[in-house]
Amino acid sequence: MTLADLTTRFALDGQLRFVEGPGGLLFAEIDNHLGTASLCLQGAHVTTFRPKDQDEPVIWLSEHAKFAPAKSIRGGAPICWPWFGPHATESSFPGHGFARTVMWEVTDTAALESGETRLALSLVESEQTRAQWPCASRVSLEVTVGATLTMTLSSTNLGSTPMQIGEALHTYFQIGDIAAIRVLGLEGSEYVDKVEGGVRKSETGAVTFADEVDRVYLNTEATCRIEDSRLGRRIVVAKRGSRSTVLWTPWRDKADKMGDFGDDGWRRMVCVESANALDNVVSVAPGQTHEMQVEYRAESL
Ligand code: TA6
Repeated sequence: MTLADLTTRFALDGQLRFVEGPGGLLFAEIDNHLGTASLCLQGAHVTTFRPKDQDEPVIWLSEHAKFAPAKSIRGGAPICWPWFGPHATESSFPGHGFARTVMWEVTDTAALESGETRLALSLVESEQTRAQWPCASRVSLEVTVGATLTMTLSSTNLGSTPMQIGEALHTYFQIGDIAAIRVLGLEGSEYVDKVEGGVRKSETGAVTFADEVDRVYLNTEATCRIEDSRLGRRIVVAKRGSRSTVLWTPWRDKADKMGDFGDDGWRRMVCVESANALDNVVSVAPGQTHEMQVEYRAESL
């Protein structure tokens, strides 16, 4: 759909417009009384979100993010689907699945009575997606922007055999400094430590950061809280339909090698990802829909 078509069919006066952004990519820009957000139609990728009562964004986007067709964007809320991490058997398939680098189409928009704005999208299948994912399926995302950002990722099995999916909303949150935050809510959970080659450990308390962290916490549906003493706020990450939580900071060396974090961009972000990964991949029965929903909000400490 062209920019003109999108505008005619789905723009909402005074709160949702469509623009061509960097790299020629199309974006939905939402600005209502409660919050602002932008979403790239490639990947249905929320790139920014700020509640109006916050001076700083809640979602981090790298100042050095690259915007290009078929490339993933560093920051925002990438959608990992239909697998998380490397593909189980095909090493040539993209890490974290293809959903974040292919086109999605807008299917609906609405100005809600609450003052929030809603946008719904569906992944557009192609020969490439079918080659990597032979299951007959439909995946869609509903995004609601207000003081809270709500995202619901729905996966429907249109085939006749069970469908196994791995998934994550791989969200980068904006923080004052990675060394000055703690993540609460994972106490007592078992996790797979990817920095230490996949060894399993148990979380004992609040998580603090002093080096690279890359962990998949299993069998946890708990709300997480990012306590940020520098910004004087707490980001609340609530979820439903997600049994894994992934924590990630690349720290300096890995960020430098990745090339799209800038000099110290990595200090201003932490990923707290609501996921279904490893032991928690989801089996969706024929004709059924699995939903994973997140809600992000910020409150004062
Ligand atoms: O979720 C954490 C992780 O899987 C890390 O291992 C890390 O490399 C990261 O995601 C970023 O992956 P990307 O493919 O976006 O560079």
